[in-house]
Amino acid sequence: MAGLNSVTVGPPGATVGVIAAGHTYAVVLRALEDMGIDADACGRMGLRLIRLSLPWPLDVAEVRAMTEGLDEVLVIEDKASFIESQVKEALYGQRHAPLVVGKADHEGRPLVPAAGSVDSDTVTRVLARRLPASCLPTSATLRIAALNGRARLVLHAAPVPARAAAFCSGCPHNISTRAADDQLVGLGIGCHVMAGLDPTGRGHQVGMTQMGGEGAQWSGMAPFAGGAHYVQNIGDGTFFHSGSLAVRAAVAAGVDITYKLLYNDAVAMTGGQHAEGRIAVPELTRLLALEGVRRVIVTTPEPRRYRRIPLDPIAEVRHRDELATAMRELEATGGVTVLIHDDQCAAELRRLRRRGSLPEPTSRVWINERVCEAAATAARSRPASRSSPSRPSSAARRQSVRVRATATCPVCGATVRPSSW
Ligand SMILES: Cc1ncc(C[n+]2csc(CCOP(=O)(O)OP(=O)(O)O)c2C)c(N)n1
Ligand code: SF4
Repeated sequence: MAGLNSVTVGPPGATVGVIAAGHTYAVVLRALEDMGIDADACGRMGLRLIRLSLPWPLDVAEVRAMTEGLDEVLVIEDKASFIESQVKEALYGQRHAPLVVGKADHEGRPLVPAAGSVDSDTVTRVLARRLPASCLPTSATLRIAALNGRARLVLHAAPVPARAAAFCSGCPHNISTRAADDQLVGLGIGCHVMAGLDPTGRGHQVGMTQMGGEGAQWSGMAPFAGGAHYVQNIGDGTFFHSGSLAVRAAVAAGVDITYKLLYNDAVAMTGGQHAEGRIAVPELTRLLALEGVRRVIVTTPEPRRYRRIPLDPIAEVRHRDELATAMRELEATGGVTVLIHDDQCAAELRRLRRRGSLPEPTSRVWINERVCEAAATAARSRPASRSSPSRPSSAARRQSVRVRATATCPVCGATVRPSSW
C-alpha cells in the first residue's frame, strides 16, 4: 500500500496541512486554483497538501510521518467525520501533535459541512477561516471577497408533503405480521419491516438483524428470557438468499422460536424480482422438516389450492383467518416451528394483471367513506384480490364486474353499501 497516500505539495517549514481524499482532493485543488495559490504560493504560505488514495484503514505511522512538523491539520471530507477521526486517533498523545480540525474548528464551531457535497466554494470559505489572512496572496483575498460579496442562491420551494412509508393497499404483510401484544417479535428485512412503523397489533417488537440473520439474535437472548417464545418475521426472498441458514442455526441452538415465513412470492422491497433458488411451498415444507423444524402451518387465502398437494407430514394448511390460532399452536409445540404465510404481494398481483398474465377480479368491494369513517383503514386491511380501495374504473365496469352491494368493514364491523356511482 506504500505510496497510495502521499504528500503532494510539501514545502519545507510548512505549518498547515490539508488532507483530502479522491474527488474531494480534486475539489481542494480547484479551490486553490480559484484563489491563485499554486505550488510556489503554497511554499510561501507554508501549506502542505496530503492526498489520500486509501482512506481506510489509515496507516498510523504514515499519518504521523505525513503531518510531522505541522501546527494544524485541516481535513476536508464529505458527510460525517471519517478521515478526521482516524487522523485524530493516529496523532492522539503524540508529542507536538498538530491541532486537527475538520467538521468543527478548534472551538467546536461548524467548519466543513456534513450535509451535501463539499464544493470548491465551500473549501475556499473554509481555507479563508483557517489560513492567516496575512499570508494569503492578493488573488486569494480578492477571490474570498468576491465569494462573500456574492448573494447566495436561495431557493423558495414549496414544502414537499411528508408521506410515511406504508404497506400497499392489499399487502399480505398487513395481515400476516399481526401478533398478540405480549408476543415478542423480531422484525426482518423486506417490505414487512414496515410492521415496525405501525407496530400496534403487531406484537412486542424487540429487535431486528441484517438480511439473513433473522432470528439469530434470539439464540443469544433466549437463555435470559425466562422461557419466553419468539416470533421472527422473515421474507421468502431473504429465506432463499441466506435466511435458511438462520433457521438452521436456531435448530442447532435449540431455542423456542416460530419463524413467520412471509411467502409473498416476490423480492418485493427491491422491486418484485423472483427469488433466486426459490422453491414452491410443498417442497419448502420438506426442506424445513429436513432442517429439523418441528411443525409447519401454511396459512393462505385459498386453502383449496393445496387440495391433493402432498406436503411434508409435519405440515398442514389453514385459512389465513386462522393465523392467530395457528401461531398459538406453533408456540405450544416448542422448538423451531414455521408458519408459512402464502399470500402474494399485492403490487406483484397488480403488475401481473396489467400484463394480462392474471385475470381481473370479478368482484370488488367499494367502501363508501361517507358511511364508514374507517374506510381508508378498511381498504388497506383487505387483500387486493378481494377488494379495491378505489372506485372501479369505467373500463372495469364495462367488463361486467360484479360489485358487491354490501360488505362488512373489517375494522369497525359496520355494514357498508355502495352509494350512487
Ligand atoms: C445482504 C443484503 N442484500 C441485499 C439487501 C437489499 N434488500 C433489502 S430488502 C430486500 C428484499 C427482501 O425481500 P423479501 O425477503 O422477499 O421480503 P419482501 O420485501 O418481499 O417482504 C433486499 C434484497 C440487504 N438489505 N441485505
Ligand atoms: S410491494 Fe408487495 S410486499 Fe411490499 S408493501 Fe407492497 S404489496 Fe406489500
